[in-house]
Amino acid sequence: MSTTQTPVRLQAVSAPDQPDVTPALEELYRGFEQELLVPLWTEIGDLMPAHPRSRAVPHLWRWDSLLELAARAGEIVPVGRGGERRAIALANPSLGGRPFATPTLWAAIQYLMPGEDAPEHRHTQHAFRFVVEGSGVWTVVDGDPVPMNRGDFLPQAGWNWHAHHNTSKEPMAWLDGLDIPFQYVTEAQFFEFGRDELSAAERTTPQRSRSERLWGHPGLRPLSATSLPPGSPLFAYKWEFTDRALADQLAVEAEGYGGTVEPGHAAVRFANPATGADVLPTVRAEMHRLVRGAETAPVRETGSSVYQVFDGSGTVTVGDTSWSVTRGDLFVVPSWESFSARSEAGSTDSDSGGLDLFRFSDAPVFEALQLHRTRKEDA
Ligand code: GTQ
Ligand code: FE2
Repeated sequence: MSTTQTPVRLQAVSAPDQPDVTPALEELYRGFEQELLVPLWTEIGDLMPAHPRSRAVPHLWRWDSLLELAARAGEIVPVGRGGERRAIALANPSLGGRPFATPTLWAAIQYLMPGEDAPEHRHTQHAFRFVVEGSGVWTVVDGDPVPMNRGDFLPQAGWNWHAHHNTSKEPMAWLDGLDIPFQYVTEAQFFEFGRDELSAAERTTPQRSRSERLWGHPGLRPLSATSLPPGSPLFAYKWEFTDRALADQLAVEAEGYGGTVEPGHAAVRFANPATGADVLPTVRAEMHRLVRGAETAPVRETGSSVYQVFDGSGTVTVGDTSWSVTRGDLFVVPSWESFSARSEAGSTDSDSGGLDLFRFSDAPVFEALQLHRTRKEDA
């Protein structure tokens, strides 16, 4: 038989910054427990630390393992109404088995079999897709079919209707990033089911979506756009453009005119073409390229990130942990853990010859709340 536990348990401890442990103190603490009260002096170290101490830990997931398990799920788990998506989330080992890569970010591998549809729905959670390999799936955003190919980044702000359909004869896997854990603590989420079937027009497979044709021209804003949606109106950032932007930064650097964030390190942020702001209200996304042999200076930042190796191989260091990484591998950088990366000298498994890293983070939330801090470590 268990006794009823009060939800507040206070332990009188003998420590320099704590009151003397006496019968009177014990009695006071029992009184606090009865009235559901907790004093600051026992909690302050945890609640108000000198610097962020993340509940999350650095962790690495190998793409090969994820893909193998996702393919097995493809054979035995149907996609349909209710479960909605064959998406398998990274669970940070110190977040209690919850499907949270970090305290704010969801990262999942999603898998669609040939000919399969994931049904239409919408939700307040902001989302994106990133494609590390494969093709053949169109994501239909507010009735606009958008192709997904290797290297493409596809943001989808909250409350857009969306469905996915695989038109090819091959299965396809991709990375989903959402702010599900962040919205979970806000307790402000909404979700709605859409139609069960897409229309014939939505099942077409154009190489460029309407969104790309309207918004995908550098520096040119359509005058027809009088009101703007909450996130980017551009539903696909094609690899062709991202790749060229990175290559051009490195070329400008090689000519002696700067253009990179540090030597041999090109980087771009995916931005809303209408405003220049982040693509999603709660999520920042970037692509980094390290030329062969280049390394980044260690940096700490408030807020957390998830990285996926897009191309090449190298070594990444998060806090005290280093990993050799290769195409598709995913890892987490918790708040205020230092991060650095090095491109493998002589890496040959890469189109660019270096290490390409896709990154997403919760930085827009921290910036909006004046909580964003960055500190360069001494290398
Ligand atoms: O594809 O709509 O990984 O709603 C999690 C929730 C994917 C999606 C996820 C979702 C989706
Ligand atoms: Fe969704």
